[in-house]
Amino acid sequence: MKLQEIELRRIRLPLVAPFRTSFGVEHERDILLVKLTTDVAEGWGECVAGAEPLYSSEYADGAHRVIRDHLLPRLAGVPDLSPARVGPALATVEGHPMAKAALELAVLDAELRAHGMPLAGYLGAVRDKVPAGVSVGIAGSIPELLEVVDGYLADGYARIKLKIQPGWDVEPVRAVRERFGDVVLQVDANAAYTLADAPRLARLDPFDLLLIEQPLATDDVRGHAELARRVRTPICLDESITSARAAADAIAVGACAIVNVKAGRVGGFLEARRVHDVCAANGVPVWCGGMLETGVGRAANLALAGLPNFTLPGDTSASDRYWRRELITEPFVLEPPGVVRVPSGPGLGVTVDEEFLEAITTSVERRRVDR
Ligand code: NPQ
Ligand code: MG
Repeated sequence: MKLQEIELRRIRLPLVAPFRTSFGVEHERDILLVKLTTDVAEGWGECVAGAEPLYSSEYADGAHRVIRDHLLPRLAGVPDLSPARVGPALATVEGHPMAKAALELAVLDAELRAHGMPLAGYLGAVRDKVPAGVSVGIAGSIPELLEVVDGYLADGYARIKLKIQPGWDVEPVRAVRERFGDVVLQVDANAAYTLADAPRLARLDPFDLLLIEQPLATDDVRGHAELARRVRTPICLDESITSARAAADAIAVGACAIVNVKAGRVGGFLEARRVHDVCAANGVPVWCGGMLETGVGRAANLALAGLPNFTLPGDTSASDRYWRRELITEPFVLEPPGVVRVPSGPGLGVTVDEEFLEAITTSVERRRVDR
């Protein structure tokens, strides 16, 4: 495959409702999309970096710049481009996993569209539907939270994840348990606690949570191992798992019993598959994380979530969890019993509505690749 052109497009999409986490509140997303033109097909990628470096150090402007100025020149130098060659070609650039993942996804999409093969099958998916969970932001009050959760349960979601932070943890969890009984429930702290909070986090134990996600700092792997000895609820890591090696290490030291897999966080879908494989080999279940993706990133996540060791419901919500009626691809919908379909068409299996894209575009940059 020969790379001919790259389009770096920034879009602005308002969220259906503000989404509050321990690191801030989002009202809209500023998203970088990548479109590659090759000699065989076009391919789309979505960069999951936020507008600000809050979830991780990457952010949309930085990803845009690093792709244009540092990654693209290296990709353009690959003689016979294929998905497997992307990671190695970009490896001399330190960090920037979300930028790299966006490029790799666009190459995967182009290659697989050209071969008429779905991404799910290419990655090794064994399911055509995956259980869908929903991530619930920090609410203004307990009654507000209960109303929001009630709505998602009425929609049919298979599991609820509550965002927590110091001052918003035991009480919201207790309230949801008391009101909704034995719903599948888990929490995500986005690194908002320290080991000194272990007694507080242990107070979540009576509520039979599936897991507590990333309670401590990204680089505090040993702290998570110690916390795991002090709480009964299984520890799941998100931010700390930056590669398959990091996953192997975290598991080896007892820092997590479950892993959240996000391709953007680990530098691409091929590395995400290696995270899946390492976890499977260690008997550690995984689930697919989410980064408030449009249909492009959502399609790719669903393909990944079809792999065999994705045994827990993911943050693979329906499109209407985040977006209003206008979408850049066909919608992903929640079906009974709380599942979303894995796309089955070639590549990502979605069609990008380029006319709608134009309407929400804030900037476009195109580079011809000549070699
Ligand atoms: C998580 N996602 O699992 C992330 C956090 C997150 C669905 O909870 C803009 C960009 C906003 C990235 C909000 C979910 C975001 C974001 C939340 C990531 O930790
Ligand atoms: Mg998380």
